[in-house]
Amino acid sequence: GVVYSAANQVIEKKQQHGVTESGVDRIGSLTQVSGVLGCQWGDEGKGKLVDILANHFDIVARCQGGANAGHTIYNSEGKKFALHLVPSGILNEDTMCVIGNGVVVHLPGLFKEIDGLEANGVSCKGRILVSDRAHLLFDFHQEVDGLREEELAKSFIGTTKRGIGPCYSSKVIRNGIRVGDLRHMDTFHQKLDIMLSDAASRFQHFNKTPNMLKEEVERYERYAERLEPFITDTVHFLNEAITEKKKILVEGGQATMLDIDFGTYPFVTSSSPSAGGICTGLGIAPRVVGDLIGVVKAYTTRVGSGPFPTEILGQGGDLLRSSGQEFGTTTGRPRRCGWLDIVALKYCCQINGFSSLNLTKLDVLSNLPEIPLGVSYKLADGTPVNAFPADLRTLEQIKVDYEVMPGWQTDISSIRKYSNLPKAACQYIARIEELVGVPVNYIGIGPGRDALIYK
Ligand code: 2SA
Ligand code: GDP
Ligand code: MG
Repeated sequence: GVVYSAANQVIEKKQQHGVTESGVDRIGSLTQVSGVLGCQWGDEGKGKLVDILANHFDIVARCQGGANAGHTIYNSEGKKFALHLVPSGILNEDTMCVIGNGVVVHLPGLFKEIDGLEANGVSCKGRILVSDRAHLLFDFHQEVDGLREEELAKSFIGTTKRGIGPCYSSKVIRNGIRVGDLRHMDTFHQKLDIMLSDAASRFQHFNKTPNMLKEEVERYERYAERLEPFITDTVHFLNEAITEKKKILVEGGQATMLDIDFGTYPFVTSSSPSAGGICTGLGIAPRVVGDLIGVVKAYTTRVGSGPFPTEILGQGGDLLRSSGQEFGTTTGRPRRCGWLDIVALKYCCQINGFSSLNLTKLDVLSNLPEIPLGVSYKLADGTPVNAFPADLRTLEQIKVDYEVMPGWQTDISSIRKYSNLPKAACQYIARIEELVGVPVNYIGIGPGRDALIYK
């Protein structure tokens, strides 16, 4: 059986973890089921917050996406870990990690990640549960992802090529294979054949060789054996945990502006990274979900194609990219950079109903004499735009009105108390709170665990 000990954890341990006293109070008051979700186009620093909060939760669960996610976290010794499928609670030895039904799971990738963690002294044994309802993402899904991008030519999406879209397509068209199917290897061959034939008929260049099916089935027979101890009815597990008053933290991947419904379609991912994805991706009821923390970078970044109203082209963008180290955690791609977009953030807050925000990477803005804040949109002819537009053509011609805030031009990375932040930094935060109507309770001023100010 699974042993829970988070409920017995002592305060000293929490402080050892790098959390200040006010932090312990703040985190301790989070609801039984809480969530951390991205507010922009991903890479806001969700992993870091989840890693910090995880010490106060029994379970950390991923509900959507897959190995397209790249969550960078540091342990107390400052050692860096880049996680893709494994939830960011894994560095806290008392936390159970759940990969929920809404996640698409590439098994070779998952095992590689687990091996890497184990090799670095992180024990994963008995701590990762994979939903029997989660869909399996095969190598061919990744290949098809690449072929689709080639086919789209100039209008390519800029996916991570991790097979996410093709795998969710298989799921929705109903010929997907689920983790639980690994328990019935007798019919696995037939199911995989259907999926591969489908890809071969659809994609001219998809090379389905005669040996492919046989080799893949053999490989999955081995994976099935290795995965067996991880396979769990996570819907039952999580609901039981809720009854037993265990604390569950949901870790979002990607972000609302990449949501299949609410993002800048079609330049989005294929899952629901916003609040709704928590219920569909874990099988827990909306009424049990309490606090949701929106993670928002003090500026904006985006990887891949698609509209980005506050993007800074040229040197200004390069400067932010280099000071913020804005390169993809999964693919290494340079991230496009821009100013904070309040219109998009308000839209995101409406959809998710955040109880608080974590403003991250505020330290990155420290050198700037002035910081523009994108506060409203208008059309080319000057007509104001009140809501974040669905229409791509409208978005592409949008003009942004900026409010220019004074910079603080001093290093803030070693400040640990809100009251010690420069006045201009507090003004920047206060203006964001005022414009979006959600309190900024957490402020990131560096990548490390201790680099978080609790307001
Ligand atoms: P996909 O692969 O089908 O989900 O791509 C569709 C769009 O979603 C974006 N996307 C992401 N955006 C930011 N970060 C992500 N994770 C990695 C990271 C990305 C990386 O942490 O840095 O390493 O490049 C992520 N995953 C998906 C993607 O860029 C497409 O716009
Ligand atoms: P995620 O996908 O939202 O988890 O974010 P990523 O890990 O892809 O990207 C965020 C990057 O910013 C990582 O390299 C983090 O270590 C780093 N980071 C997070 N918070 C802060 C912060 O407050 N300041 C700085 N300088 N870096 C941060
Ligand atoms: Mg990321």
